[in-house]
Amino acid sequence: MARDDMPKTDFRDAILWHLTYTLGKDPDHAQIFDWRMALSYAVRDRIVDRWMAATRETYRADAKRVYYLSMEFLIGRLLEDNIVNLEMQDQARAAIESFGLDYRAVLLDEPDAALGNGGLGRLAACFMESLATLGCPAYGYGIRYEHGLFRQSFVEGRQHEAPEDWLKQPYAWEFERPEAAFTLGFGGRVVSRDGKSVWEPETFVQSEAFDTPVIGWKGRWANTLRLWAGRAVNPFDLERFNAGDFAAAAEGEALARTISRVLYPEDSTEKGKRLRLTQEYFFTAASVRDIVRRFETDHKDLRLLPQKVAIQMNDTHPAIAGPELVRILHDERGLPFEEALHITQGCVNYTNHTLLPEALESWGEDLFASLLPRHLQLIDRIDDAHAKAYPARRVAARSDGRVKMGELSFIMSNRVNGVAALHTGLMKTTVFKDLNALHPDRIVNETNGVTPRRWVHSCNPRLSALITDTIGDGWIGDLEQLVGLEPHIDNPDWLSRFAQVKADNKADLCDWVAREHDLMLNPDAIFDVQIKRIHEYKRQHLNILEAIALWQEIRDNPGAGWTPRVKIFGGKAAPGYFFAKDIIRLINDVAAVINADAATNELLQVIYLPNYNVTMAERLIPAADLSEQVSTAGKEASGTGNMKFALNGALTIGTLDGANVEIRERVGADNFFLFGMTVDEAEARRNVQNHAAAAIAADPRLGRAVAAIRSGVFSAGEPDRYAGIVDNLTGADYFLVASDFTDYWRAQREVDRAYLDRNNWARMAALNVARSGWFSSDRTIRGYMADVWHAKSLLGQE
Ligand code: 4GP
Ligand code: PLP
Repeated sequence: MARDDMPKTDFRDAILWHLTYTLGKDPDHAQIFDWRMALSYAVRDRIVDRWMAATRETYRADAKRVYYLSMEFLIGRLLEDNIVNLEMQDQARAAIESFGLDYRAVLLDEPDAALGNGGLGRLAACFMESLATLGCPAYGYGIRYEHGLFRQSFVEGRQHEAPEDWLKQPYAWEFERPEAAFTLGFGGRVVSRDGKSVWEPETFVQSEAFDTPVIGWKGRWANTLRLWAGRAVNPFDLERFNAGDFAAAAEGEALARTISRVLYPEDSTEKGKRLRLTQEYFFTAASVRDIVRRFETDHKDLRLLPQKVAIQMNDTHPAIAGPELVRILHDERGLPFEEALHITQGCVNYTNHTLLPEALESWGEDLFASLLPRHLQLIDRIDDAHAKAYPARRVAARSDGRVKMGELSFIMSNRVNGVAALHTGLMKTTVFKDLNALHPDRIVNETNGVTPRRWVHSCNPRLSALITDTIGDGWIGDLEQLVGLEPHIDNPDWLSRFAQVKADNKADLCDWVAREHDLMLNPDAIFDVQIKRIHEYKRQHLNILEAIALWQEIRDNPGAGWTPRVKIFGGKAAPGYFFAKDIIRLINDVAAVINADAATNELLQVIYLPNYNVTMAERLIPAADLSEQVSTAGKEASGTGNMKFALNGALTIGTLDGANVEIRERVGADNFFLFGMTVDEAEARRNVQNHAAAAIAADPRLGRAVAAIRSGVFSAGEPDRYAGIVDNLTGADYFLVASDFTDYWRAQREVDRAYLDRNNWARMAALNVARSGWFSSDRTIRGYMADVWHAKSLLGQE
């Protein structure tokens, strides 16, 4: 084959062509990396034409575009997703196998792009896929972090963090756009010139764009994910270099690159760092400029912006988008302030993802003024305009010496949404009570969803094949068709096929755990899985306490007919969140003791899998029997992991929190293990004096489990190791672990009993699958398109 023979049709030749001419490798010497890149480029070629056609169509139709601004996109691996959405699985597998390679190994060679911390970032990735699937013209905007979320390992049970390095190798999916760069200013001062305020920034940084196409299901539409990287305006100071000061010569470049160097590894906590605010302004300002630029290629009248542009702020991280757009319209384009504000409010919307007070971003005025002096002035004017329009009660973005990004986002937005019904209700009665009273129609609910392409069809091929065999493949693009499974559930042959899918997935997981972690799991046990960020509100410590109590009871009474369990944990803690890190260590310590106990080994095993990420979620969720969704009521805004488990036939043990409420409503109370206090009960319980001590005194099992931790059973020679956890559990216990324990234990024993009737368990699991179709992110995005963005699909039949 010669270079001019770029194959248009034969996929196998296309891979060889890229191997030779893009990677410069002789097939005889190619490594798995080379093959994976060649395959990726061959797949990418098949995306590009559709991508360009979609972009052309958007311009032609002069359609409203949606801009999803998010500090995080937790993408994971893309190769399989793209192959699946192009329906090229058979072709790709055959081609790769024809070269004598293992297809799965090639797919797994791709690094897991972890440009996000958890739920919020993964939701953004699911939304990008659904936007493309639905043919909604949309752009994702974020930061191209050089280092994504840290890699976690355990050293003597403790979390160890190592830098993540996904860009060490070239990234197959992105296109660098050196021409799409903006120069952004920071700091400096505001001067008055000809009666106008003019911002004179002190330092400047360039934002360089990298575009990744996002292809929808069946390849019918593709959108762009545009990630910004920091670059110096003057990358190199030749004078200083010639003077021999080599390091200083590259200082500007180093500083600019710092902006997009690392993802903040925090999850739901405030990051009070100057760099964080710099990152937020950097990507938001670049995106807003790009949005205005694109609008102005076809339009002159800026008053049309709200008809053509919907900006979605994924949490408050891009909250500066409001003042920045006002600044561009007013300071740079000369529109009157009131008009600039009005136009901006017609474009901008805000999603809230958490009510935890420590996660609501606010910045000290001094810091804010030193980075964004003009924006601070504009925020004052925005506050004044708001106070004038709504004199009933003053609620301001700037108050008490701080700039509050939640209030700012709310005031600047056309729509504000929560991510599950319960959460949206709580937004109205708690953090946004006053603003909601002034703007009663602004808050809407858009319950989260997950993309069924990645989270069923590709991660669970056995289940996907069974569903397709039963009801055809329409469900992949229209998940509510899963209800069509219900009539089959009472057919014993079908149900045993369904149960076999789970058994096979569990066997695969056992093989992997044996290989990678040297532990033989009991495949007949309940696979009880809790995978998510480690946080007190998510209550991994409730789960491990139950494991301890169970172990103690089994030892007392080994012949009592226990149902075997494997408890699987996964998740990272923010590096500075010491309590969460103690929980990690405790789980590892408990696992070591329990797994070493020959007397209980067949009945109980505990394993904590290091470095939980998207790839691991794809491996674990299909193999789970039981999904742990045990947050303190009122604290988990929605959850999306909970949806993935239900869709893959795991039963939930959970509280009435976040989207658990809606999952239970849909799958039916009989097919869900409910426990724990409601939001109101939890609130009331916190007001009971010594509630934790009282709960422990009332439940000897709990008392004994806590005593075992306290006396050093899991930290031999160091009884104080978990003093922090024990003090918390027996003292303040804000998250009510002790008070919910007894009911949790009860529900867990109900799980044990239910699992003994394996047919009925399979039936309940199948009902979860059949009734979870509503949790597709396609449904969520349709909701945003209708209620928030007023955007239309450009695909014919939509
Ligand atoms: C998360 C929420 O904690 C979770 O309940 C929700 O499902 C998810 O957002 C998506 O809406 N929040 C974060 C965060 O990840 O960093 O605040
Ligand atoms: N992190 C990863 C890697 C995920 O895949 C998910 C969801 O599946 C989450 C975090 C969010 O999990 P949860 O909703 O349980 O907090």
